[in-house]
Amino acid sequence: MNFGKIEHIGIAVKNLEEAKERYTQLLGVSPYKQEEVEREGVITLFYLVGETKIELLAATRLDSAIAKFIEKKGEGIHHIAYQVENIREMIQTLKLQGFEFIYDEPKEGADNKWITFIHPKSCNGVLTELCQEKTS
Ligand code: CMX
Repeated sequence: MNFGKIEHIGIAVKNLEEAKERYTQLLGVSPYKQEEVEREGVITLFYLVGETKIELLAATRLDSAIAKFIEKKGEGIHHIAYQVENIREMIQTLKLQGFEFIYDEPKEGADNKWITFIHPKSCNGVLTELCQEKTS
């Protein structure tokens, strides 16, 4: 069981409106969705680029992962998300191989997905998301 495509790349930004203008110019398309994920303390904007999405992420709270990331590292690529068909099976498989998950039980993420994350220290400094499309 392998990963499917790279589903999206998450980019941490300070100011969502300014980043929206910039990325709309850069990509030549408007975002297809804006969504707040209250639990994560983020507001997101999604662009479709070919088969992959670009997710702009801005913090809505000081304790949000995005606020902490920007404070420490500045704006930039925050995570890479891979599409999987069966997220629970993939978590079990990768845990047996020693990958450290941030949460073992998938949570509801933005854009109609079940998500979880592998800690960056398990993936050479890259925060890695697994996501499965919700069917209902
Ligand atoms: N990419 C690479 N490295 C990162 C990182 C990121 N996105 N975020 C933190 N790190 C680094 C930290 O700088 C730290 O580095 P050093 O050890 O060199 O200092 C290291 O990872 C470990 O940090 P930590 O103290 O264990 O944890 P943090 O409090 O920095 O939190 C993390 C890091 C990944 C555990 C936390 O951000 C997390 O749980 N993320 C998952 C949820 C999330 O990111 N939600 C927002 C997106 C939601 C969405 O896409 O909808």
